[in-house]
Amino acid sequence: MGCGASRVEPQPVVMPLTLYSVSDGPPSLAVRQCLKYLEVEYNLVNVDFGAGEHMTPDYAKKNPQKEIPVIDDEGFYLGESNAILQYLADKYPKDETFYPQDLQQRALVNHRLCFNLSTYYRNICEYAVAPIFFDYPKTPKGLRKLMIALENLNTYLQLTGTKYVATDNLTIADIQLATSTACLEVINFDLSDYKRIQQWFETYKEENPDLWEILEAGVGELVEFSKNPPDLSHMDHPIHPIRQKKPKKTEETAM
Ligand SMILES: N[C@@H](CCC(=O)N[C@@H](CS)C(=O)NCC(=O)O)C(=O)O
Repeated sequence: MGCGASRVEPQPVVMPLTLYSVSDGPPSLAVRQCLKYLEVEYNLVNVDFGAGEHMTPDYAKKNPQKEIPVIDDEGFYLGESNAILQYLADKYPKDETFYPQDLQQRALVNHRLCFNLSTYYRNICEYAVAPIFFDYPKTPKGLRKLMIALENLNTYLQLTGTKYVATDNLTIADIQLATSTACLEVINFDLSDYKRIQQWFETYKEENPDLWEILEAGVGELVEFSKNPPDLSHMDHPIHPIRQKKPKKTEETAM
């Protein structure tokens, strides 16, 4: 080809990643913070939890567990927020610290992710979050479980003596554990008995304002819902006990 013209090779069309998320869902908020940290562009699709959109056959094709979040990376669907964070941090490595390659550091990060899933978020969710939406009682045992989980994290922070939960740098594990910790705001939980957690959580907010902005907004929605619980009485849920609408007081019953 002459005259300085150059052949333009056709570029493969790269579809951006799609995240199916719910704006006040802690696992979704964790994925959004991870994408923000990694500076990855993506399509955000808000799933309507109240309308049960995540329980439709169409959604089940994306995530057979019928849970939010799920990502679609050019037809590769992945649920479970821990797995999503691990995948994204490996696919878009921004630095060597966010999901370290060092065997033992990575093992600690993975341990903290497992601890969050099995114990920390689970107990916080059962006591603070699930009762906002469904008819779950807040029991003394639930509170004990929550406090044991907090003691565990406090001890882990003490044992490593690190600024963040696994190393001296922010890792994907901090994103999950900070997201769970933020949910305690729903019950106005005083963290002053857990000094290490308090200190680490403050560091998280201060050093990662972009991430905190996402988390604060999502948890703010939860706080609002806790004051004014949504009416999900229309929902036919396979597991959660649905809170029935309080019958309106008629003149007769009001007397
Ligand atoms: N272990 C999953 C949990 C996801 C999850 O439970 N998400 C909630 C929304 S915050 C959900 O979709 N629940 C389904 C339901 O309650 O019907 C993860 O980390 O991604």
